[in-house]
Amino acid sequence: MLRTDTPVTVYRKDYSPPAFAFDHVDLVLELDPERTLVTSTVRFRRTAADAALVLAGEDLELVSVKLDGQAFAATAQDGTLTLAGLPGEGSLEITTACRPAANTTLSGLYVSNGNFFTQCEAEGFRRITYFLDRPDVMTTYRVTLRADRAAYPVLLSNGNLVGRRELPAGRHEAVWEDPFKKPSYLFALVAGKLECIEERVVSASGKEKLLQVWVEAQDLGKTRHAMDSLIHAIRWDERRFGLELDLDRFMIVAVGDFNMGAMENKGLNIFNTKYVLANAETATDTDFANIESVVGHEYFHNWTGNRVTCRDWFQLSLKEGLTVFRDQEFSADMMGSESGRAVKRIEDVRLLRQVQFPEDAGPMAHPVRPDSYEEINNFYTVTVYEKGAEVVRMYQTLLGRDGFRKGMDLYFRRHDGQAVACDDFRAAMADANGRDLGQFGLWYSQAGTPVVSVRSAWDAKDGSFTLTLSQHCPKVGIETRAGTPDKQPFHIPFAIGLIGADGRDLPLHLDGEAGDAPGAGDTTRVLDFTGAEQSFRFTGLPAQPGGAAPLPSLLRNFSAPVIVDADYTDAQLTFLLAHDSDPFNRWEAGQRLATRALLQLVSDAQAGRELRLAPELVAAVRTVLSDDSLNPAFREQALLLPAEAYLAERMSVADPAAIHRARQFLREGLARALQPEWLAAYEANATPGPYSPDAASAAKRALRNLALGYLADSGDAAMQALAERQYHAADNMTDRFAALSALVNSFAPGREAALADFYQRFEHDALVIDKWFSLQGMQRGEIGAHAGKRTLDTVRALMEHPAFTLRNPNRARALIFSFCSGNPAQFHAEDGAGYRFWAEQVLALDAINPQVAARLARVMDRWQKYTPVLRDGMRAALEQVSAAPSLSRDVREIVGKALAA
Ligand code: B3K
Ligand code: ZN
Repeated sequence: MLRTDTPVTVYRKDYSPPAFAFDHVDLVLELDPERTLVTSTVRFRRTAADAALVLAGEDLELVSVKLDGQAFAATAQDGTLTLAGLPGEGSLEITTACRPAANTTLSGLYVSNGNFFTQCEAEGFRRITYFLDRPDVMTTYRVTLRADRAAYPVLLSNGNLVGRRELPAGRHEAVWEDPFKKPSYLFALVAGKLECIEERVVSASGKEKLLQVWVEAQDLGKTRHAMDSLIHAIRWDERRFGLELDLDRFMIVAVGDFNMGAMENKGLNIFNTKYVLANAETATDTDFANIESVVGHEYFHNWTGNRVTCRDWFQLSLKEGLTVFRDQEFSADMMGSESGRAVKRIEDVRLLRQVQFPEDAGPMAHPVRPDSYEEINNFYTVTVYEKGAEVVRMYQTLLGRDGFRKGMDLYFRRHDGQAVACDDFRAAMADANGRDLGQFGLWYSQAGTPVVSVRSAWDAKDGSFTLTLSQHCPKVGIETRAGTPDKQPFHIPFAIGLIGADGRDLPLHLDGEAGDAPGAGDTTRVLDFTGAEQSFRFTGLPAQPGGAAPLPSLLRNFSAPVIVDADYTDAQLTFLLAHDSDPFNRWEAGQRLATRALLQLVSDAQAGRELRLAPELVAAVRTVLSDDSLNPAFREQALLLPAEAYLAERMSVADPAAIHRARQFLREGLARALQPEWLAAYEANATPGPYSPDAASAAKRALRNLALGYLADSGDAAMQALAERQYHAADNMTDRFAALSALVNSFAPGREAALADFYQRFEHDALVIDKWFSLQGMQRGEIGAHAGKRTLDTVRALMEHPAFTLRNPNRARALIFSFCSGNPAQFHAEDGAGYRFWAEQVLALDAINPQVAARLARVMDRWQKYTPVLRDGMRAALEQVSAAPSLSRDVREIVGKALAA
């Protein structure tokens, strides 16, 4: 792997088109885990005068280079192979060798459980052969795979199978041709002992398609949901965007060792087993939903990413933001109801706020379209993905669904088969709708989360309501360096409603607009908020009892990725929680109430004041919990307290121990004060009959299991016994795992026995054992009556467990990441033990798999936000990593940026 002491920064402004075009590539791979020989024959054409052809390569042994069949001199050095003096066109044949079994980085060609897999995005293809490994070099591929037939009976690559034959010495061969031009990052191969389920479907235009899901034989029974999700995704893309599957054959393959979720290789998606395998006994409702979403995501890339790809990696959000938006909409539609859609929106926003907002305020803050990077794999971030999806969603909010669809249609008409930039997408949206989206472009170039402050004035005499919005967005991350231009106001689609004293929405007319203007009289209006400060006046509003002002419902459905600073009173929030017609804002009102109460408790805890449960909050929680007219999944979301990480971000100096104490105090208080209500919700939301992961049943289980967690936290032995009964009686993983979590986190007497039982039951199911590790990495410890038990000791002991290994990313994430990022109160121990553990693990992982190590390194991003003692401990740990003799480029960039902040 490439290790370097002098980081090289790549800049977006330095982009220049490639000096050569490739018209076709022929790859022949003699697969052998110890030494695989790769012969690549490229038909090239020079597109710029005099240039040398500089190919990228990493960890390759060069065997030979030939030009038009004759040996040709080339220089291999520092990750490149330079060929000078090439003619205007010709055929270049390069033979190299690589070592798949020794490849622990899981990038390029590697071996997992005896089978071969590839991962080429972003720059893994250069670990297979020397190539113009950049996304704007698109060409057709013909791939010949040769391997031992007994060990590797299945040989797969992109496109269509065009030939198969037996070879001497027990080997065999398969030839695949992909009719579509593609960049190298979409190349894939799979070889090994795998089996599949298959289905044939007929696409919208009447063509038959073969769909396959490939797994190891023992997992065949866990593939149905992935296949169903794929079929649903195909249908959805036809209906919503008129986009059809373009290949005769579409394959999904599951692999246990994988750096991320899945990969959209053309016609041959490779998936982490976590996002394929599911059945009632081993997967939770969340797993089922995640599989649907990731299968959809990778499938949708076939158009947004593969048919139209990125010009350079700075444009990554062109495909990722758009595809996340598409998968979010797909999952929302699959919920089957308006309230289900709202729940999906709430979940997505929760993630954005909990993970992306902090990223956008820390040392790795970057615009959705970054301007520079040291290691591109570090920029597969929540900003590029989730904030990028919010940016795409804003087009739809501004242009309407039909306008958005027109923009998509124009985008494909203009750019099918091309490698393009984010600005091309914006231009298609603008041109298809005759709109000026110039200022909107700032969402791509400026980082940070804008804060919108709101003032309002109500004139009861003339029935007018004036809303004044102002926005500011301080410089963050790299923007704070000298010479960066000042930031400009964003174009914010700001959705708003006004609610009357009777709890109903008022029809809204903007001052001066014609009665038949688009939107006039609607109860939700999307305001084009483009200035630093801007007023909007609504007129003709009816008088309210006692002259009271209507209550504004701000940023409905979270219409832009901003923070709204509004000074609602508790009474107003309670009113919104009860009446807002926008379900997202109902939830939002509850979160604001809970956050306010929690931050008060945190400051009480810090000051040594007695903690007190506010009766108003208990009453508000009771109302939501007992309102059977609400979708149970919505109630579950509304009753989930803001996460500790979210609360930390809301403090000027984060104090994880106080946050944990406050939040746990509130949980236990609500558990005890509302025990009859929790129990009633528990009983009312049983799902008798065989398990089904459908949205309505999953919603009930979600509320029921949330109630169980609260009940167990009340400390009441009878309630813990209830959890124990559920654990043993469960016929599905959702209920079993929820019960186990309740037992573990409430320190119930049965917890050790249940943990042991769980391990024994699922010993042979890696994904379930990951859950077992993860639960223990995140378990509470050292609090109140249970003082003395440190989770870190448990984590260290678990690292000695025979089932633990750092080499499998899922396992490392299950234990180590769960502890370092999912257990703030334990990780941030005052003596710095958590930080020293982090440093050790980052270094250990870096020697195996730099991409995974760099993800773990990100845990320290917000080190400056913590109390002085913690801050010092974190800096020391960062310095320890930074001083290590050999670091990957991946980890060096993360640690370097954290320390420079
Ligand atoms: N495009 C891949 C991610 C590749 C990550 C490379 N470090 C999966 C996805 O977003 O669909
Ligand atoms: Zn993606």
